[in-house]
Amino acid sequence: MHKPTLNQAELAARFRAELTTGVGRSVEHESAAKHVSGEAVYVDDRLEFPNQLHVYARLSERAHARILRIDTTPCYAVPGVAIVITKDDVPGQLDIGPVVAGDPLLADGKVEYVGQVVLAVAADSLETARRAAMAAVIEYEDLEPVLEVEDALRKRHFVLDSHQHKRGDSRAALAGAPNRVQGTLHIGGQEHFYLETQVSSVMPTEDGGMLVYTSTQNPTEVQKLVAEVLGVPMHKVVIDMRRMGGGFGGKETQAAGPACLCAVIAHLTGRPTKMRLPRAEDMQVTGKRHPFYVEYDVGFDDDGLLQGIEIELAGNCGYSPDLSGSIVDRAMFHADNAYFLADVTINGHRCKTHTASNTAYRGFGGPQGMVAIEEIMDAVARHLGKDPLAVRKLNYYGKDTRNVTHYYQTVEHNLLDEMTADLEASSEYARRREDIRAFNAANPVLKKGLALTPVKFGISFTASFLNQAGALIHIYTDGSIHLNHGGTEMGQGLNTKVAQVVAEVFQVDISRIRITATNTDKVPNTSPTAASSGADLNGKAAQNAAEILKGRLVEFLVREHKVTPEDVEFRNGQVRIREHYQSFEETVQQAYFNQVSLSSTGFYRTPKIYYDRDKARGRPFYYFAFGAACAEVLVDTLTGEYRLLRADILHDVGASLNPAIDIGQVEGGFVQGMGWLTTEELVWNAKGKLMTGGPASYKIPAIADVPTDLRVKLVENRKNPEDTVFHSKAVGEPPFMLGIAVWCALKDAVASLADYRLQPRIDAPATPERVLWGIEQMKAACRERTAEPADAAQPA
Ligand code: MTE
Ligand code: QUE
Ligand code: MOS
Repeated sequence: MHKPTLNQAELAARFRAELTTGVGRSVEHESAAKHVSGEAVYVDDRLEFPNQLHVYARLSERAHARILRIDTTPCYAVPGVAIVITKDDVPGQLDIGPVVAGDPLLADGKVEYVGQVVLAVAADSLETARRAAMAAVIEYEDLEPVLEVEDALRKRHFVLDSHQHKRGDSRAALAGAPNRVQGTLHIGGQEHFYLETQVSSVMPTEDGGMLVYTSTQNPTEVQKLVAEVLGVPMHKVVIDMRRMGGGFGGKETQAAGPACLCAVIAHLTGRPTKMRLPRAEDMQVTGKRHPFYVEYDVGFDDDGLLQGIEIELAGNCGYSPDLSGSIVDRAMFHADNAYFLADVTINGHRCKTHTASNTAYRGFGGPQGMVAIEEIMDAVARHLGKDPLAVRKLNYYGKDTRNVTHYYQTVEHNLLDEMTADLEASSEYARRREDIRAFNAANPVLKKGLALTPVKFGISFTASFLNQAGALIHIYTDGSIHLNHGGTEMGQGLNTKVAQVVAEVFQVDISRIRITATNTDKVPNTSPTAASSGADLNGKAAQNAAEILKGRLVEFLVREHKVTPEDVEFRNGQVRIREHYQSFEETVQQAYFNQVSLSSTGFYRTPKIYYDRDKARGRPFYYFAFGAACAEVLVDTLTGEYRLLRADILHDVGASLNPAIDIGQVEGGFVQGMGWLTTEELVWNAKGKLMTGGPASYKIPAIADVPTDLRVKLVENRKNPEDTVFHSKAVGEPPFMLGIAVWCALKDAVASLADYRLQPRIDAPATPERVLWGIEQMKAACRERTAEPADAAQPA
């Protein structure tokens, strides 16, 4: 408060300058420097509590078995062991299923996958806990496991009931169509590979309370589940979550297990307790993206316009429901991607296999539904000998007709026609298509492929009640601002964006605003930070809180200066009251001395959305985010190896809250999507054990897999027509599906071997092996066509 006071002219000059850290600016990520220097504190970096216990879980070695006997006495022979817990030691409820029951915290008489937690040991070091856990004796009686999704589908071995979206009469439309193609496809799962594995650190507090530091996208749910396993009310449990080292959906439900194990042990021992899963254990215990098996039957005219379509989507849910109800729903909601499906029936199945319980992963089932329809677009194009892009554009949703989805939501403000035209031009699609045909004709071994694919992604939780958020703002007497909201920071820049929103409302520099850990005793009853809705929901809630406070300040100034609200203006750290200027902090101090409350909550709920699941009709999504990607690949037909040469991306984020962060999300999402569909292959052995249990055998994209020529642009001058936070659009998940272009480009390169007349069967991920098999299919088909193989004209 001893800053030099500025005179009116100086204050007025500042007032006229622009705020540089509000919305729409590329403000740097709030933790950027700390991420780089290593100073950012994650749960495992916290100073350890004195007397802290470390937990190691003993995992099931069987995919499906009855537990005959557990003997934990050998564990206690290891010095340093404090306690060993099995399901009988849980004081409250055993099940931690997020939506419906099915996930026992510790195995309950049987095991249902290799990696299920059977018992947990707490000791004074992790190594001691591990040795003791391995000393326990567990006797099993094996039961028959179901390991394949197709097998589960045939047996109708489901975790939840199947569901249908239907419009018109697909049977009749298929029967009447001049062309018809049927096919099947396997789509692989995906390991989240967040850099920070699942971790919780728990401190028992007064009156049987628990303070839980945990890496979760869903603090409120961890709070609820910790309370339930302890058998105490939620008000005894506080969750504190500063940041995650990545979540990607993997910490939406599955962070709860370690938190609950720690809480039970802390409750029983009275000691602070920490559990961090080593990478190999994290990969065995936790669920992944759902693999899907797809069957389709499509009828179309001679131009490739779809007339009737039936799609069966069978999600491999693993052993329990987790979020699979909503995930398979989202796959069904996105089985149209950008296309009008005319007469359509889509069935979604939630197959139960004896593997880890698959869970949320960027896109939440949407990517799998979209891969299915993009495979169908390619199949239609190959059948007719047309360029797949022409078939895609022909089937795009219309502006005034053919614009209603199979769940009866009208697609409004569709940008895909103009975005596709833009990208087609800027990527020089037509010229490169010709160049590639010439290259392929001239090169017998190396083949290039090109694909341009669209993305339309529905924004909102389809479980409508989740579309709500809260915030809490305190202004202190020095004019500094403390901000909390219900969302969680996982690297996506949510805290930065929400702070920009508050900076914009108060017209103060972002350095004045501090966001601290997401905490259940500051903002209660929060939804998971998921469905890309973090900034949409929490940004609006924070805006609401800030506007309430600003309203109080204006009201006070109006009273004090006997002016009207129109006479008061906040700008760039200053406040103008008619011709008088004063700083924001001075205003705050005056308000405080005049007994004005400087703290407020804020709240937001998404308008307009509703959905009747029984009728499968409604408006589940507030709006759609759009994108398009054009990928060019080079394939070695002798080995199946390939490279992505170039990618052009155009993505729609409405009026960007932060272009630098949004471009980062687009690049990261694209590369993660490409990894899913190319090199990231999960392999289980015949007994249901995951064999790709670490980075040595599971290949996520590295920097060398990112094309040297990567051109990312955000759509300009297209603010969200809906009343979202400063007319921005969600960006977290939609760019993930841009990676589909790479998979389609690989199929395009392979299809060139049969003169683009045959669709190679290349399941996802298109690993080099699968690409090679696709090449062999094309070569065999050409040989069968005898005398005139497609590449006979080429030099041998
Ligand atoms: N970006 C980073 N860096 N780390 C993450 O874990 N998760 C993605 C996406 N982008 C993720 C990310 C997923 S799955 C979602 S749903 C959104 O971020 C969640 O954040 P938002 O809603 O604030 O965009
Ligand atoms: C997208 C999502 C989620 C979703 C629906 C979406 C999601 C999520 C849930 C969900 C559904 C029912 C519940 C619940 C959560 O639905 O992440 O607790 O009871 O958790 O379209 O990302
Ligand atoms: Mo993202 S899969 O909705 O956490």
